[in-house]
Amino acid sequence: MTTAVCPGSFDPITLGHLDIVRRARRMFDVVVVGVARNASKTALLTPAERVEVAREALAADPETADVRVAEVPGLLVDFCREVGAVAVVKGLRGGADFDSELPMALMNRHLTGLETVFVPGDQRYAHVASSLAKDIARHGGPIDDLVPPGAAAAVRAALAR
Ligand code: COD
Repeated sequence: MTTAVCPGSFDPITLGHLDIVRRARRMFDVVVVGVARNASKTALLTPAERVEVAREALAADPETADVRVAEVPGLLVDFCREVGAVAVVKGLRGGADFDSELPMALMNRHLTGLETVFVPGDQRYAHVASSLAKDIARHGGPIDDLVPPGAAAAVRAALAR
């Protein structure tokens, strides 16, 4: 049984993220979605909200219903060791994603030998990003075709508090 981790901020999880988790689940026996902290981003949703929203969205799809979601409390490499993951799976929308992901992949390999598998995402979601969805919602725009229903509701609730 080979295990992979799909890590991210997931603030909130989007249709683009869900596409990558689905592709990861087709390649690995066990997939764990790791809700982690990106030190260069300020999150809108709490970690518990991000976990809950991701859990609900993944459970609604038979292809990802058995994917576990957990918070990554510290370093990603430590989390991967704890869950027995042989690799992390990261999605790529284009060259800019690769440029930002490669240093992280090399650092994770430097730290523990953890490998990264890059998966091109579905072109239909190449414009989808959590940050853009939040910005649209902040200005009252529609995000229901960018994120799962629970994520749209969570973002609207968080913006209202
Ligand atoms: N289509 C395809 N892929 C997508 C899409 C889309 N529409 N949207 C996002 N993705 C991919 C991203 O390219 C990324 O690979 C992944 O999905 C997650 O995206 P985000 O934006 O939710 O998450 P990031 O990039 O903020 O995640 C960074 C981490 C939180 C994973 C990183 O900071 C981390 O590992 N933190 C834990 C602490 C740690 O170990 N730090 C040292 C790292 S070397």
